[in-house]
This record gives sequence, C-alpha cells and structure tokens, in this order.
Amino acid sequence: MSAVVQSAAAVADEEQTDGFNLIIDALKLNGLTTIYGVPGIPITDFGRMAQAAGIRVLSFRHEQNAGYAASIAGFLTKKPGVCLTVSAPGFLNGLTALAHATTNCFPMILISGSSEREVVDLQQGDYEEMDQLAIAKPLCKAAFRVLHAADIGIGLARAIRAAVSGRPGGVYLDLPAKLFGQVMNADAGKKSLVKVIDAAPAQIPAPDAIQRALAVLRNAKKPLIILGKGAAYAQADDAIRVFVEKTGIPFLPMSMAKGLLPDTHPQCAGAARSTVLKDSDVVLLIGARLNWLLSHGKGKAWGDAPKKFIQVDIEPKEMDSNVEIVAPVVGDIGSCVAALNAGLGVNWPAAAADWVAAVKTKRDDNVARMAPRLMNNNVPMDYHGALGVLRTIVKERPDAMLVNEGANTLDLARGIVDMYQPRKRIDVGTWGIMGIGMGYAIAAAIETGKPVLCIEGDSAFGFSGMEIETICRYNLPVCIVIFNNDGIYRGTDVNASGGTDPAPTMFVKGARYDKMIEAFGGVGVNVTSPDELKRAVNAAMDSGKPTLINAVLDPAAGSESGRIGNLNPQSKLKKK
Ligand code: ADP
Ligand code: TPW
Ligand code: MG
Repeated sequence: MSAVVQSAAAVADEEQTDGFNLIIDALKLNGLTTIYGVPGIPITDFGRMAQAAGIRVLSFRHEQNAGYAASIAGFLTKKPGVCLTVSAPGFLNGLTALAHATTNCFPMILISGSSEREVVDLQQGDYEEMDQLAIAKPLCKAAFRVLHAADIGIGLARAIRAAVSGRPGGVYLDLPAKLFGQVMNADAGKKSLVKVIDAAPAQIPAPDAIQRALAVLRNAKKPLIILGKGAAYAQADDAIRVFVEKTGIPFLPMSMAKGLLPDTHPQCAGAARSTVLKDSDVVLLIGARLNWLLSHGKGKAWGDAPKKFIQVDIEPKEMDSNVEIVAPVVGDIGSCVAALNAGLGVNWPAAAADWVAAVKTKRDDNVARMAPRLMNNNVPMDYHGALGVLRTIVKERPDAMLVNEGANTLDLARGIVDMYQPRKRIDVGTWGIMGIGMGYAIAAAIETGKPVLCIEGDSAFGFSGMEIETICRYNLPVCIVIFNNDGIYRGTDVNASGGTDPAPTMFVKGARYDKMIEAFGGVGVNVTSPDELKRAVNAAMDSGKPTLINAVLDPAAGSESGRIGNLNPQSKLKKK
C-alpha cells in the first residue's frame, strides 16, 4: 500500500465512530462513569472498551447482584446507577434488581444487549432470544430501545431523565447486538450526543399547599415527623435538620432514613415507635409512603385517637393511597422543606412540652431497659450480645457504611445499631428483599470510598455470597459479619415427617462461612463471643482487607420471621 493510500485510509478511520464508542461517549458526557455488570455476547468488547476509556467497570458473578449494586449507587449519588447485562438470561437476572429499584424509588438504568428485532419478532430462535423490551416494561418506569447509532445520544438522555426526574425509578435500555458495530460519521456522531441539562428539575410546591400544611401542624397537640428514605435520597439534610429542630417535633426515621439526624438526637423517637404512632394527632410524612412498613396508616399500630396526615412527596399519586391526606405537599423534598422552613417564621410555637417530655420518657425507658442485654458476653452469642458490640463499633466509626439483611438479623440490628450520619444505612428496602447484601456492599465501597460493615443473616448472605470473590478481586474494604444461627429465623426446626431430610428452614449445622473468603485471599475469622467479634471487626475495619467473620449464634435465639411474624400465615391444621 502506498503512503498516499495509507494516509487516506487513516483519515477515513478518524472520521468514523460506532455504536460501542457512542455509548461510551454518551455515558461519560453525562457523568455516568461506573458500570456494574456481567460480560458476554454481545457486550464483552463494550466492557473492555469502556474500561479502556476510563469508565470503572465492575464485573460481578451474577447480574442480580450487579443490578442491586447499580440500584443503591443510584440512591447514594442521585445519578442513575448503570447495570450492564447480556441478553435473555442475563437480562432476566438483572430484571429483579430493576424492579427493586423502581419499587424503592432508586434511579437505575439496566442496559442489556439483545437480539435483532427481525429475528425476535418472527420468533426464529436466535441465541438468547427474548422480547426483552416487552418483558421489562411493566417492571420499570420506562423502557427504550435504540436501533440506530445516531439515536444513542437521545436514547440515553431519555433513560437518564426517566430514571431521576419526579419519583426516581428503574429504566430499561435495550441495545440490539448490531447497534454496537454500526458505523457513522464521527462528527455527526458527536453532535448526536446529548448532555442532559437539569435532569431532575426542582419541583416547587404550591404556596397554598405549604400554608395548609403549616396550619394543620400549628394546631397539633401531639405532632410527629416521619422521615423516609425519600428524605435521605433528596440530600436536603440541612433543611430537614433546621425544620425538625425549629419545630421541636419528635421525629421517627424509617430504616434507611436513620442517621439523617443522629439516632441519639434528643428529638429522635426511634425507641418510642409504638407510642408515637399510637398517640400522635398530626403526622408529617417526609419521603415515606404509608405502605406495609407503616401499617398502611391505620389499624392497631396507629391506635384509636383520630389522626391527621400531612405528606411531602414528589409523586402526586402517592397522596390518599392508604388514608386521607389532609395536607398534601407535592414537590421535591429540598424545595418543600425549604418552603416549610420559610413559612415557620420567627414565632413558631414550640411543640407542646408535655408531649415532647412523654415521648422522651418512653424513649429513655426503652433504651435503659435494653442496655443490659446489649452488654451480655454470653456464649453461644445471642443477637443482643453480638449487636451490642457492633453498635459500639458503628458509634466509633460513624462514617462507615452499614449494609443489613436477614430477618432477626435485620429487625434487631435496625433497632439496636444507632446511626449518626445520613445515607449510611442501606438495607432490604420496601420489599424486604434477601440478596441485596454483597451488591450493596460493593457499590457502597465504590461510590463512597468508605469502609463497609455488613450485618448478614446466614440465609440472607447465601443469596449473594459468591460476590465475596468480587470483593476480594477489587480489594474492597468490606467486613462481612454473618450471624450464623444455622438457618432461616432459627436453627432448631425439625422435620415433622420424621424423615432424614432437614426441615425447610435449616442449614448445615456449624457451617464455617469464614473459610469461603479464604479461597479468594480474603481474611476469614470464626468468633463465638461478643469480645471476639469486637476484636475481629475492629481489626477488619482498621486493615481495610476484605474480611468475613462467621459469628456463631445460639440457634434458638431468633423468632419466626423476626419482627413481622404477624404477616406470616400459619396453619392451625398442620399436616403430620
Ligand atoms: P420508606 O421505606 O423509608 O418509608 P418509601 O420508599 O416508602 O420510604 O418512600 C419514599 C418516598 O419518597 C416515595 O414516595 C418517593 O416518591 C419519595 N421521594 C423520593 N425522592 C424524592 C424527592 N427528591 N422529593 C420528594 N419525594 C421524594
Ligand atoms: C428474595 C423470605 C425473609 S427473611 C429470610 C428469608 C429467606 C432469611 C432469614 O434468615 P437469616 O436471618 O437471614 O438467616 P435470621 O437472623 O432471622 O436467621 N427470598 C427473597 N426475599 C425474602 N424476603 C425471602 C425469600 C425471607
Ligand atoms: Mg439465620
């Protein structure tokens, strides 16, 4: 080839781009610089190229865990977390996490490679063929397919806006295999990209709505503020603190809103939950839905006293979902709470002293009653002994991330382990889902750069346990404590048939989960007492080395379904 022809070819090359490059450029242009996924046809080369282009590409062992990582990345950063999968089975594995993101109002984009439409639509049996777009649609906020390289910029822009604007949620982006290789003029390609401006525009509440809410609140004798994970997501921490402290109203944090204000704050009613739900007369919900986690706003948990609800939420349809909302405030939490703060003025009356004192007394009583149980050094350990030391560790390391799943392991840790900073506690969320653990831990380490402590039931851990290889591979500062009670809820169940199979809730007795992580070069520790647990966790958090601690618990310590046994139908006519 002559020099002249060579340089002409080089010029032609320079002027071309393709689907691979355009997707990477579009992601980077919008600040989406981390991808959680699993490689394979047709996205293997895409992952390599993305990594080469400076995107952080985290390869998981199962797409569901990558998806959970992306979902919580969305919660922590207010930018959509990106999960990348192959077609059909990989897509389906990621889909649970996409649905989870939507249910929890976390912004996330699931990007899956797919087969060509002409083959899928004629059902001709392609490699991993599936009509993914149709399947994703009912499980997410929006679903888009891009067929032409020139539409990649618009496609991603639509996905980003759909994920983060209004009530955040999951978005599916379908990218057929041929799109990746489609070539187009580089200049036109560059121009086709869209940098999304103001992806989640402020939604200012109506002044009337603010006045109505304040009027209801002003007349309250026993007001209560409930902070939900929407309030944590909104990152309006200062405005919320000002509002809570200026009004003097007791506040109750939902699980993932713990730490928005410290659980040790004088107005925190976390340890007086049943009292404040029953006795309050006006309840202000900020980024919390009246779903099952709040007993739908009615019934026994809420007592007989008449109640008025004020609700701050970005989603207008959320109002009156379960009970009447007398003062709906629709808008983004930052804007709404700022407007409420402005409306308080200078002579807002302090919350009634007798109510505040009654809540405080109840709370202090409950805390005092719990204290001795948390100091026990029993062997075998019970939940309280083990959680007592973890509680102290979190107090001493308030900026560490805490991941928590299980039944008893979840419910008791949520109640016992105080949080001190916003968005540090991430857990099973709206569905009470098992399996978020390792995906959340990985994303928490990657997105925050902080050490991560996971408090995991032995069953809960099993759903994502293989990702400890991922944790070791990326050398993440994650310390996993497994509350090993030999099973689901308890390790004492018996097979009522008298047969040799174990009961359905039972696992191998005396399992040594700590040995699993040693296979990948991590640190494994077996502990049997609270003292040993404390030493092992502190060593792990100091070293930053991937560590798995098998904490041997009394198999009889837990109760069925943890704290939600009331939701568990049980036969009175059991078959023998
Ligand atoms: P929790 O489980 O902590 O009670 P939920 O997930 O039930 O919380 O509720 C979160 C609520 O927060 C959802 O109704 C959602 O629409 C709302 N939300 C999320 N982000 C914002 C925001 N930035 N501004 C206002 N509301 C928000
Ligand atoms: C995806 C049902 C709720 S809690 C739990 C299961 C299986 C495990 C509880 O045992 P664990 O905790 O983790 O050992 P502990 O301390 O009580 O012993 N599948 C999914 N999600 C849920 N919630 C379940 C099953 C469940
Ligand atoms: Mg268990």
